Amino acid sequence: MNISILGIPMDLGAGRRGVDMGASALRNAHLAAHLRRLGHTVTDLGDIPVPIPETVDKHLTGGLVFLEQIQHTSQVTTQRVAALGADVFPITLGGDHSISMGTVTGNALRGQPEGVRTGVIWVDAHSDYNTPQSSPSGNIHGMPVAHLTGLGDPVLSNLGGLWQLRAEDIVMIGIRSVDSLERELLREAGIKAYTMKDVDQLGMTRIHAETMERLSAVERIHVSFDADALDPSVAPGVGTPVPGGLTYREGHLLMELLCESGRVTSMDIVEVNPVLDTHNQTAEVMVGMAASLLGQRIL
Ligand code: B3U
Ligand code: MN
Ligand code: MN
Repeated sequence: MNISILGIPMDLGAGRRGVDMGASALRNAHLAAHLRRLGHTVTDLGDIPVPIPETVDKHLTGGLVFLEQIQHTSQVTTQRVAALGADVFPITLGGDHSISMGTVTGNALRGQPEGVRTGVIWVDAHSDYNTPQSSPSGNIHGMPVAHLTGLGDPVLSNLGGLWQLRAEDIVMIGIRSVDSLERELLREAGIKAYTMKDVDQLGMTRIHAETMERLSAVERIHVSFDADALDPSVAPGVGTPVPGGLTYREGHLLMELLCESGRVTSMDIVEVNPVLDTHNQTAEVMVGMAASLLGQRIL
């Protein structure tokens, strides 16, 4: 496979500093070398420039922190990802999860300006379905899925022109932190979310099978992997750790099963915060997750 790595060192969407260094930490954990060892051709395209928080005004626009900067970066991200060929497998490195408004949209538009029906597997402790009205924090990394489905800020919810992510094409896995108004919005939209209770009761094998069934009609599948989906004991380097997360094996099993399905066409790795990490453990674990998704086998 032809893999392109693109960094988006964004921490304007998060409440804490340091996640902008996530892309560097993942490179430092030898992401490209691991994937080359699996037989892939890997090109690192470097980073998209993102403003540094200290250099810009942190004004709140309609309840949103750093809105203008995130709007601009999301538009650039959409264009950069869309310009990659339809046959490329992009791995986009955050940065906080607000980058996924641009990466998901760009991936849907890749090689086809009007967009392709795309499913999203959102692996996360949080459902990231807040709108500017429902958000308790104003932090845009808690809002990307809502914007992808057309809610919220008019610029962020229209990155793809006529293309929009359908609520029925989203599956969330690992969820254990949802705000109260956000819960109502998720219900209204009918988004499928597997909570940690579901992971415990059903197991990852069944969740994977149901996910594939649900996404059977989509042409492309994007995996958006937030490091905080994993248990903080496995991935301590994240800004908003939530106890009771996916184990190392559950994370790998999901990636291995998705690899076997042969249907995943792009991936994000987000919310790795080396400032809060222990010896780059979280970046190393996430590189392992990417390797499992892209063909690493035990035997
Ligand atoms: N739901 C909260 C917290 C949060 C969402 N995503 C992360 N944290 N990483 C919010 O601010 O929207
Ligand atoms: Mn997230
Ligand atoms: Mn999260």
